[in-house]
Amino acid sequence: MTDINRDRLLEDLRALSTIGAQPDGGVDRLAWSDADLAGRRWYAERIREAGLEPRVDAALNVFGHLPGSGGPWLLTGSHLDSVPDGGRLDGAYGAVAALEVLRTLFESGDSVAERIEIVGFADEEGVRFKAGLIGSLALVGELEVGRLRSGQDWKGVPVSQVLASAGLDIDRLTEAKQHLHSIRAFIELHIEQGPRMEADGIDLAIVSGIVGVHRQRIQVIGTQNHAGTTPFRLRHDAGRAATRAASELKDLVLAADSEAVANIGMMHFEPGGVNVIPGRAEFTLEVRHLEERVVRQAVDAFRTRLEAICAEEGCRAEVELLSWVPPAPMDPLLMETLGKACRELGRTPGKLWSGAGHDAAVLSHHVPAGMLFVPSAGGISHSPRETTSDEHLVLGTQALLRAVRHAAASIK
Ligand code: HGY
Ligand code: MN
Ligand code: MN
Repeated sequence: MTDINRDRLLEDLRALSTIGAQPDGGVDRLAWSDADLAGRRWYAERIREAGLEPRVDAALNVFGHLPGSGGPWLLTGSHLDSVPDGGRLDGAYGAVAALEVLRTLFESGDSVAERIEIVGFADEEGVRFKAGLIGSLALVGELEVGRLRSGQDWKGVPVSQVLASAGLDIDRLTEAKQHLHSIRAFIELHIEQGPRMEADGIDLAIVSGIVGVHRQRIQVIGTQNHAGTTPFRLRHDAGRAATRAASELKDLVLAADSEAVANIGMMHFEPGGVNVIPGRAEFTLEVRHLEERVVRQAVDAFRTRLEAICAEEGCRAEVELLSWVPPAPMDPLLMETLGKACRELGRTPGKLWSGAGHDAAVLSHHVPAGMLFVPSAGGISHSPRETTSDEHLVLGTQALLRAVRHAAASIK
């Protein structure tokens, strides 16, 4: 069997990383930004240059398949957007590797190419709207357009305006679902984004499951006042209440389960004056674990403690659910196929659950889904320092080629 073209793969990854490139070596292709749109155009152009047929759907997902092919397909790919000041591989690697795999099979005249479609998903990260997986949720018909329509992005711009500036009509996002009936299975190649594979000397790992990801926006309302004339005993300090709760998050979450994690990625006070007691504090909370029960337990424990602290501080809390993506077990048959592909390369794969969320979690509730990881150097991700060795990037793509070939052979 023809193998992938390693130089072309690495050159494509280098070329894509120049789009939204940052001086510190990272990339910033924030969803719906000019850089994100440029990344999508680049991907569609590379698909076209390969002699394949690009198709952009109503949610700005970029697909590619053989000219005239109508499916059904095995879908493989990942997302093209990044976090702000992120790495060059998160998402991009899986999308570019999928292109290299389909291009390789198409060029070699392998008939299985007819049954493979690739994808660069839109807005997986969810930084801009605080709820992500927009492209894959639109594909499977689970996108809550009503919540989007009434929402604003992280800078207060109405979502519909952000999407319109990207050329999208928010009322047509649901059209993306029409494509789902053509998809029979999904395989996503991704960097681990964590330290385990490197620590254990694992070159390839099959993902057993993806954590559930619960995201909230929390507002604490107190009384804005003068920071110099108001004695502590008379303060209703929203900033103090919020930071007290935040400081207890780790212990509350670990009490639910030692493997659970949580994050407060953003907190701001209003009005934000150096001499003004904050009347309002806002922060985002994210809780993750493989079991829904543990996520619920951690979220409830934090909420209880937050309410108690607010009562002590003379404040009140308002909690808004931003998103909940349930835990996603991966398909056992695809896990076996991925294992077979790794062994064909002389590697015994590891098996890991994913602490990062992925489009595969969304697809897994509708079609069989599988994921394969390659190591992240130093376990770093969502950072300009995110990197993976060329050897691992090539090895992962070679394994994807074999796994996709095996899985697509049975697509009818
Ligand atoms: O947040 C995540 O886990 C993923 O990288 N979007
Ligand atoms: Mn990702
Ligand atoms: Mn990410």
